[in-house]
Amino acid sequence: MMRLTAQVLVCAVVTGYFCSQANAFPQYLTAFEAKYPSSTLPARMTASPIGENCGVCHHSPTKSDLGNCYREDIIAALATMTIEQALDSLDGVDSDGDGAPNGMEITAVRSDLPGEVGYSPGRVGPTGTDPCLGAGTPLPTGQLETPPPVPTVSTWGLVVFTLSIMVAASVLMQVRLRKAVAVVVVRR
Ligand SMILES: [Ca+2]
Repeated sequence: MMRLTAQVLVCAVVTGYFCSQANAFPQYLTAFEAKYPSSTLPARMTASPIGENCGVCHHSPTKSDLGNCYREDIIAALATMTIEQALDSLDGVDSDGDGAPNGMEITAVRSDLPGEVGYSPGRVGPTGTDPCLGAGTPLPTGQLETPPPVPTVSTWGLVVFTLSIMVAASVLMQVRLRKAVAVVVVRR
């Protein structure tokens, strides 16, 4: 009887732990939405095959599984700080390793999805899979979750552009100088 009571007590404690964790998740999502008010990522997760805004961090439908890369970083940060501080500290971090910092991904305007703002900071690629795969059967979003690379001007491109400007300025100055000399000659 005592053994059964102990088992029930352990289950209650464990269940209570996960329940308290689960109850805290809306608070985390609220903090996320407060930090990134322009992002439509939570709503897009609900509209995606994932089917709920918890998909910003979790692998639906099981919330107790390991989460995506972003969630794993948040959990690590929460060991020493509040959720608001954790979100701030991770803003410049590239949790999913796709080359784009979390804050940039979350607030990037989608050219492929008119009206939408934000890629997933915890998923990558054209189907939105999670490189930090946890347990369970995590659903891909079925949408691009890595921002297109930002076009950059190469060093040689910058050199050619600068030289072109210098040559154009030099030619313009020579033309003006010749006109000025011609005016002086005519006046004499
Ligand atoms: Ca991503």
